[in-house]
Amino acid sequence: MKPEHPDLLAALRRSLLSALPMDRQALAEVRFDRHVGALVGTLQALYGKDDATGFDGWLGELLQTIGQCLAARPAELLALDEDRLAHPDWFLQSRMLGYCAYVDRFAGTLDGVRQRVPYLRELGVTYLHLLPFLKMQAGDNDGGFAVASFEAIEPRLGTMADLDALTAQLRASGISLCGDFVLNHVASDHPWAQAALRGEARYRDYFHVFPDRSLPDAYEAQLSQVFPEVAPGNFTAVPALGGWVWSTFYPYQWDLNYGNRAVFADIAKALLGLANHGVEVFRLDSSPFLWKRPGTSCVNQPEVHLILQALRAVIELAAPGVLLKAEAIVPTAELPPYFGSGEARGHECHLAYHSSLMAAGWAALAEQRTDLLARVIDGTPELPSSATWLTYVRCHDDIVWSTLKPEIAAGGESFSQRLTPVSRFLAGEVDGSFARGQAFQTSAEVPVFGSNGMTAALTGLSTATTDDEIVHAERRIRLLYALALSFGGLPLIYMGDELGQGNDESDAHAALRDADGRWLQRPLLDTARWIARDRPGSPSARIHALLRELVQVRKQLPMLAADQPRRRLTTADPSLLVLARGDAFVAVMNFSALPKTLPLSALGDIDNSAPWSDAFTGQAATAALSLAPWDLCWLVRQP
Ligand code: OTU
Repeated sequence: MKPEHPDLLAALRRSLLSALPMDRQALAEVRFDRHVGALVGTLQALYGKDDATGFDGWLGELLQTIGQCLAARPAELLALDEDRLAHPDWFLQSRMLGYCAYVDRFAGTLDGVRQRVPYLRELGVTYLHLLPFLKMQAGDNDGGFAVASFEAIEPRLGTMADLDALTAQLRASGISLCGDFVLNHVASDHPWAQAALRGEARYRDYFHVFPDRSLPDAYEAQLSQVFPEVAPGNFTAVPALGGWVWSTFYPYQWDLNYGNRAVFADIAKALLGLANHGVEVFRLDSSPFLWKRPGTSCVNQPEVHLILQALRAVIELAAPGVLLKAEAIVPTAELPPYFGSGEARGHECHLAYHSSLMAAGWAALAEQRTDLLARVIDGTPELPSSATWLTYVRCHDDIVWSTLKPEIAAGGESFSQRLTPVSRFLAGEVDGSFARGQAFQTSAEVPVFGSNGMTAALTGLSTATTDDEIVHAERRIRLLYALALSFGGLPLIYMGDELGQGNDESDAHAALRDADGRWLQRPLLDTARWIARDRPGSPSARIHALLRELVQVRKQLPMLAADQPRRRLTTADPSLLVLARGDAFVAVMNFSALPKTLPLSALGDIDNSAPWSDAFTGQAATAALSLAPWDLCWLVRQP
């Protein structure tokens, strides 16, 4: 905000305060002074060029809307905001544990999720990501990622009152709710799209509509495709619109036009509305795609970051306890801007998925070789304070391989030569493979793209029959989760993994899977396994116990907090991975089917003067570590 605009500044302050009761004005003034610069600066750069008509008036309306949302923020959430501001590292601590599930798959309805809160607590969960639960397109809706209303819950899943009740209960249980905020596109039956279809010019301008193929063809030449098989192309012919609409994903998911400031204002209002219902973390779906620029791939454009920084400023004004999480499935080197760069460092998203770490973990398991993982870890940048990675093993989507392109190129190899065997291994197409997943969006021309499957299927647990096979599969699961839990970030368990649940093979969902292979990893919670989790010796009890142990031990180790230093130690063995956290923690991970011995003295340049002990057993470490196939070891010592 330039000091030469004191009149505008004063007017904006009045707009914000006009909506607020007396007892919230002082608070609003402090926040205004701190964040109006970022808000106006980013919006000016996006929408204020060439003295855009009515820009100042529009800004005033936006500030008024923000003021109204702050006025409407429930007192309990206002208190939460203050608490979070006082402890900005709250989500970095090693006690944090995420869990991700579809509402219907996990518990039927939002009310059903409330019944399962004790289960989440027993697991140690402090952060619950429920996949889309807002009103979704009727019929096909990409698992709810085609949003028909930002103000209503999907009727099958409950009501806004149910969401309020759920968030209140979660808060009382120390669990933060994360919700998807699908801001790149809306469903073709969302009111904005419907108004555009009726010919309302104001709403036609909410989308990218082209009268003929000339511009779409020019754009297509530079664009990649997210779903080359199931939803080819990035534009959809819509006769009622008299042309082609931009649809990066499914034809019924219409990309919003962020060149139009009205879109930004409506999206900001929708975000604050949901925050006031107690959503504490927003997963900003498909963040890289928000801005289109001719002649480019239309991902990661600089304006994407202005939009996200402006949303962050909106949050800081009206709901500063809330976190923003970038869902940007791009190479690691492209992620730092999502945390804010330059002057905006630390003023964009608080969290971002570490997708290459996840993908490289699976490659290491398939190849019994950790070089890609090592390159990913070495290339993982330092983050601003009060920001961290979301670390995970599986999610509702495929394992996207393209994020590893830079690490593979750095080794002088071809992407497809290196990863096609990995993709085929995970699909169980290679002799000796233990995995039972499926390749996603691959063809003769595209031999490697994504891989589907639940953790238990990809690690061989689902098909293991002998004791040895079972033990090895369990160790592989433990290995990947241990990596996510020790790396330094906010780790996430994907529903079913904690019970060793396999792929969805139900007849009821066969049509979904045929249409989109990602449904392989979206099964209904297996209630038999769920009940048996407490029955000693049952398959789910073993997995459940080993994951709980990892989680519980992690919670006791402050050096595993996200903001503690991380360093990879080199080893001569290509199938081992050694990760140090500070001076008092070392993880040794064996990505090999063979047992390994490693003298402590071989642990790179680590200081071995004080004695190490095993974090799980408490026993003193011997001079040489012995690791069974696929096993791992966490060494700790008194700092
Ligand atoms: C996200 O996906 C969601 O996670 C998917 O479930 C949705 O289908 C999609 O958006 C559309 O809403 O955009 O930047 O398999 O990782 O589509 C990455 C590819 C995304 C997904 C990709 C991802």
